[in-house]
Amino acid sequence: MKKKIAILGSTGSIGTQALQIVKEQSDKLEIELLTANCNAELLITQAIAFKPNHVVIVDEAQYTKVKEALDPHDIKVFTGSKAIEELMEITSADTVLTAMVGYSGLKPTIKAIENKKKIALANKETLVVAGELISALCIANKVDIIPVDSEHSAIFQCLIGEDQNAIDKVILTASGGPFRGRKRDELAHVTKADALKHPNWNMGAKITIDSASMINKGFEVIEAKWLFGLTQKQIEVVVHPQSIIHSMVEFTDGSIKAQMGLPDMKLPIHYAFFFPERTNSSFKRMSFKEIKTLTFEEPDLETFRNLALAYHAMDKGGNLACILNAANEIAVQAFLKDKISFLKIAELNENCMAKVKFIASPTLFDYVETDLETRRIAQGLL
Ligand code: MN3
Repeated sequence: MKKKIAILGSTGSIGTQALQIVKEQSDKLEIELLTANCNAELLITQAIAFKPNHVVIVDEAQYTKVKEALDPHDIKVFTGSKAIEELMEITSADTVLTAMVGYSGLKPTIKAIENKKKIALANKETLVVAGELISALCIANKVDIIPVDSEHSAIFQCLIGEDQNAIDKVILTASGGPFRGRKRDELAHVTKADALKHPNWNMGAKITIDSASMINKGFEVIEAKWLFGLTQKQIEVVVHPQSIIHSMVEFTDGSIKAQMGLPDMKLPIHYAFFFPERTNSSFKRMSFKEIKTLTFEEPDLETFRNLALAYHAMDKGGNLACILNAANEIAVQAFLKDKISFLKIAELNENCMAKVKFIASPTLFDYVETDLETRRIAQGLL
């Protein structure tokens, strides 16, 4: 029996790498559903190659093009973001890889959980925005989330076989991004081209900017809290520029487990698809003869203000992380269009956190409203 996979966000960085794995493991994996936001050309090519039953092109303007291309292949085509949610009820996929960008991942992930799909979570924003609600839904529906984020996959792997054992803390590693070691005044005039040059990881534009501003690590702290049921004190961030140790867990006896590998997102995707098994792969192996040094530094919370904001959002809870996420999505879009400077990203985030109404125990409706309201205020502040 092959595992049946749905990939939400198949044309992005995670989506395309996931399809390389499906191709390599075609005797064990098959594609049921592919969804893309607006890259019609690539979606068509992928659908013809992997023959899913259903595809969704979210951008309605591209629907006719995709439909005409896939009709002869007997692949059903849908459009609009609502279609992804509806397909969660009818797709026969058993595993859903959530690899879309940002807030758009929230509602489809909720539907997937309600329909008892195994979640391979690559969209961390879902847990940042509504971690409390998602955790409760997973318990109610007896659904497992297998993290695809490399740090969380590392922690998840370190915790295997430790069910009975309490932990002292997790240590999330951060590469530090392209601006590691720089001070605030040195970041005043950096360009988007500078910010898009990640030293180790090959990722999409949004997450690469998020890594440069270190809000990505802040979001990962929040993600870890919800995935592993941790308190703020139990999550430490350490800068590890080589990105070989993907994260660590320290147990109550003082022993630390680390998970290592080359910085390649295919590793955690592969792990999530096959969990609890491990299967052969053709991925490049790490050599300790080539990588002679592993180094560690404290994160600089003054320069990378976003990391401090994320800690504050986690501490206060409620809808504050939802506000931070929405503000950051608007700020990053504006930065990528050269409308604001790099330092303005954290400034806009902080202003929105102060301006948008705080709700201590938000419902799904409150999260949706908070997201819309924050985007409106952020646009006004640009
Ligand atoms: Mn990560």
